[in-house]
Amino acid sequence: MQTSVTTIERFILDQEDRYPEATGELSNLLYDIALAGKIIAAAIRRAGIANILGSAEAQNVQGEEQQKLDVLANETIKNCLSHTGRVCVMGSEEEEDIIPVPQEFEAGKYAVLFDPLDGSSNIDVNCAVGTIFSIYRRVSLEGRGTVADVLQPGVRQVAAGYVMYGSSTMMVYTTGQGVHGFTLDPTIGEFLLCAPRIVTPRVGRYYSVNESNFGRWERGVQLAVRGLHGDRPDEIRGKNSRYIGSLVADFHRNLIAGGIFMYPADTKNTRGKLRLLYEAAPMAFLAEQAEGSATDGMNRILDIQPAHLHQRTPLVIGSRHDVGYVADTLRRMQIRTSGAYTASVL
Ligand code: P6P
Repeated sequence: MQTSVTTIERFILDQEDRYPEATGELSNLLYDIALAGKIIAAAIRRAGIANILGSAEAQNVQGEEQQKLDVLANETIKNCLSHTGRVCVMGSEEEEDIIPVPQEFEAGKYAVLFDPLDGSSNIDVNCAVGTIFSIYRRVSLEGRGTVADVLQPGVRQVAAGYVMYGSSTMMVYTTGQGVHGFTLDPTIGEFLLCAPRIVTPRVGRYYSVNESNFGRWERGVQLAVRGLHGDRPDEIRGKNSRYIGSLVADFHRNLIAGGIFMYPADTKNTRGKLRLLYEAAPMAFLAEQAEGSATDGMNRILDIQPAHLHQRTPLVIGSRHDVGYVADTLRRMQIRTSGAYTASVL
C-alpha cells in the first residue's frame, strides 16, 4: 500500500517554506477553500439521494434559476471563510453585492471572489461542475472590505483555482508558482497531490465552443472557428471538438490535454457570457501559470481593469499557440475591414 502521499496541506506548507516572509495566512485560506470543496463534494455525491437536486425556486443576480446546490455551495463557502480572520470581503456569482465579513468577525487581509457552483445547470444530468475562486490582497487600509478590494485587475491575484466535481473531485490551484492538481481521496477525506506543476501543451488537441452561436458571431470569430475546424490547414491544424457546457470541466480537459476554449461575444451576449472576476480572471491566472494564455480575443484577460462585480467578458483561453491564432485572425480581420476593433466584437 502506498504510504508516501502528499496532502494539499503538506504541499502548500512546503511551498510556503520557500518564502520567509510568508505568514501562513494564504496557506490557511487555501485550506479553508479545500474544506469548502470537500463539503460541497459530499453534498453533490449524495444529491440524488438527499433530494437536493433541482431548482431552489429562486433566481440569482444573473436572472439564472438557482439550483438547490448553488445555494448550498454559496452558503458553505461563506461559512468556511467568514470567521477565519483571513478575509475582509467576498464576492459571489450568487449575490448582487459584495459580502463584507460580518461585524462579529475580524476582517483579514484577503478578498475572495468565487463562483460557488459553475455549470450548475448540468447537475441534474450528472455532468461535471465546479467551484472557481480568486484571491486578492486587500487594498483598503482597515475595517470591513470594500468594493475596491474586489475590483482589481487579474494580474494582482495572489492565488486562484477551482474544485472540479467530476468522476473524481479535484482541486487545482496556483499561487504564482505553477499549477498543481490534487485528487480527493474520499476514504481519508484528504486532497492528495496527483499533478504537480501542470503545463498545458503549446498546441492543443481540442477546441471547445458552443457552435450553436455561430450565426451570431462577428465574421472574424467565424473565420477563426472555421480554422479550428481544419478549413485552412495552411494556418492551423484542425482540432477535435469537445464541449461540455461547464467551464471548469472544459477548461480542465484542455489544460491537461491541450486545447482552446472560447466564449465569444455575440449579438445576444454582446459583452460575452462569462464573468470576468470569478470565472475568466482566475482561469486566466491558471492558464498563464501553465504556460498557456487567455484573452478577450486580442487583449490579455489579466490586464483588464474591472468596472463592476458581475462584469462579463469574451474569453479565449488555453494552449498558447491556439489562443495566438485566434488573436491573429481577428487582427487580420480588423485590418481588412479597418473597423474599430473592440473586445466586445469577440
Ligand atoms: P452555454 C455554465 O452556465 C457557464 O457559465 C459556463 O460554465 C459554461 O462554459 C457556459 O456557461 C456554457 O454556456 O451558452 O454554451 O450553455
